Amino acid sequence: MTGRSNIVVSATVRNALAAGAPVVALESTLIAHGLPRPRNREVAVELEELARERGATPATVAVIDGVPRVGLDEPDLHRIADDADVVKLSVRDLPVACATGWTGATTVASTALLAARVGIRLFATGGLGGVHRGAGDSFDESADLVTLAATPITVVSAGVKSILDIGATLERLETLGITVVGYRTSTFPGFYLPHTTYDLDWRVGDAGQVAATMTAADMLGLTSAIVVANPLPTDQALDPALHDRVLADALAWAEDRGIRGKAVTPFLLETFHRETGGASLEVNINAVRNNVAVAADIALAWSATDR
Ligand code: PSU
Ligand code: MN
Repeated sequence: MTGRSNIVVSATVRNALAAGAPVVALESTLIAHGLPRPRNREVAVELEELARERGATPATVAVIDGVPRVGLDEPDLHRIADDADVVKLSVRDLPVACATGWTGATTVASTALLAARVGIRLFATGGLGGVHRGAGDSFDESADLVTLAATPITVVSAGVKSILDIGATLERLETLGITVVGYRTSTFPGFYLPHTTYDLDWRVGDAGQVAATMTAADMLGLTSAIVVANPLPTDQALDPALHDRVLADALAWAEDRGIRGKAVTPFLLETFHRETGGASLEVNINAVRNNVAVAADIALAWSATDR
């Protein structure tokens, strides 16, 4: 350990953090590998704008030419969205990307890690990575889970997508000691659908209750994440019949083509967007928007907390 940090924080984010003002981290894999071009670029810009309108400073995270950055300027944000050679970087990829000068998008795991390192406490994403279907054989479980177990950050998501094994993911969240609360819901949301059949132990009614939970976690000395599960409003959900049909096809094609490793999640998401004729894309974007709004509200409540 040298005690030095190679993470570069933008001036805007640095000033906000120094002032104790609300800051929300945003991931870039969802932009580069979760949404199709060119819509992804509009979304990247829009999400930042939404956080600002809501009173929080956005901090999109990525690695640019080997430099881990928290808070991107507009050319870098566009580059992440536009360039086909932007790689997907989870935590284990970060040191190599930094050492070799690569440009890459950060997943939930690597975004959470970099944001927490510089003192950011709120993070908005779409869906978390989790345990894939058939993981009993493939061992395919996202590094998002183990990283969140050791990273003190509050992540707002719309649950996990049904491309994953939702029950197994919830079991792993429990084992790993990751606090999970439903935001005005008592069931775990299913990303494209507001509800799953899985009940949650804890429900919170507003942003202030999440901030109070964060304070309590800190006072207990916990260093694990808090997952805030924020369901999509019912009128924004994907048609369940379309959802079920496309899911079955996407999973079968991934299997047939032998898709493995970090290519699995982008393959399933791309297939979903294509096969629903773009309907899942709009639902996906709405889910992320909702999560940014709730994360900003929590960041405001957290910033007002006496701590
Ligand atoms: N789930 C989604 N949309 C996404 C992702 C997951 O619904 O865009 C992205 C996130 O960046 C997440 C990553 O951290 O995929 C997980 O990838 P993997 O399963 O390879 O760990
Ligand atoms: Mn995986």
